Amino acid sequence: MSTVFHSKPDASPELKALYERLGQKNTAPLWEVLGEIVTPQPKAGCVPALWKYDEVRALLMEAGGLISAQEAERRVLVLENPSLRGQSQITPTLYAGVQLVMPGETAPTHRHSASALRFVLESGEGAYTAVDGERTTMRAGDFILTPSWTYHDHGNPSDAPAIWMDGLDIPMVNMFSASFAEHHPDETQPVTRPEGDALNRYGAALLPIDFTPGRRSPMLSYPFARSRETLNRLSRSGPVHPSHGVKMQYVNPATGGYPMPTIAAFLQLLPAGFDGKSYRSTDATVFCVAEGRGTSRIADQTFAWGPRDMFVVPSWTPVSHQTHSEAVLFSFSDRPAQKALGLWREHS
Ligand code: 1HN
Repeated sequence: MSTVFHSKPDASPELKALYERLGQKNTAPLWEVLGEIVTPQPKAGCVPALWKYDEVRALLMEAGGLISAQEAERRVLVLENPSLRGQSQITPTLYAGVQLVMPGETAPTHRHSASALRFVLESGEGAYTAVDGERTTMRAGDFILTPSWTYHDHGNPSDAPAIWMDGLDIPMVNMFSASFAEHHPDETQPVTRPEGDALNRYGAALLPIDFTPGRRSPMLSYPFARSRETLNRLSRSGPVHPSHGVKMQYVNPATGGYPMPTIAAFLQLLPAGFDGKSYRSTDATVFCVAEGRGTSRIADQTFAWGPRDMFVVPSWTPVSHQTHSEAVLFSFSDRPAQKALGLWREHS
């Protein structure tokens, strides 16, 4: 790749001696690193990767037999980008993991600066996540928010394991050294509002007359049944985007903006036999397959996926999707943060 700022010829002995003395004073010559830190195109920052759900699930269930949700605080297998091992990062700005709450278990109430989302993979009827006093039943495909600094806990009174993907902005929060966290005095927070309250109050293209929109969505759950039905109808009426199929973004219904300040989330339908055009954007994106089978070509690699598999597309890396059957993909990225900073770009 061409560089804008060229690497310099080998330093003379005099310069090398100067570098030695610069180092002793905690200084360094910019001209030696300029090409590395100001690149003409984004450095990917991570590599494409795919996690097969069956493999992750088997390991997670094994952990389920060895440590309780309570002991673990959160019983989660972190999806580590292969080029960022040990850093709890799926991309340089995002964390992702797969969480298990076994029948009869609860995970204790806490809150933290990081914003979180859940995408439900498996659930018996009755597993819930509670946010700020309201419990939301988790059903497969639901997109659920845990905004920054909201108390949250999980519970599974059903007779089947509850498993979901977590997405958080932890690397971003830590880049700013702005992380706080604390426990709620109660292991399980008190329920103060009926189930469905947020959906009824904010999810029907109506808002309470005294409501003032804030930084985050007042919705807690975006049920899959509703979003899926919308995609179904839109796929019949078209248009179908050559790269994205029918792709919608989850919004804060009070502003039309992103559901949280740092994380965007999307749901897209790819028709059967879709052969998508290549696309790239600066927001590295984590995908989770809600339905169907297909392949994604990411740079020069092809990844085959099926239901609940997860994969990551690094920043500015070309991606195209192909399907056999009709497929639905959930995805999330740091797009709102990039847009707020005037950095986001795309190319199709
Ligand atoms: C967290 O609070 C949850 O509440 C899941 O379920 C994953 C990863 C890092 C930090 C906090 C949860 C998390 C997390």
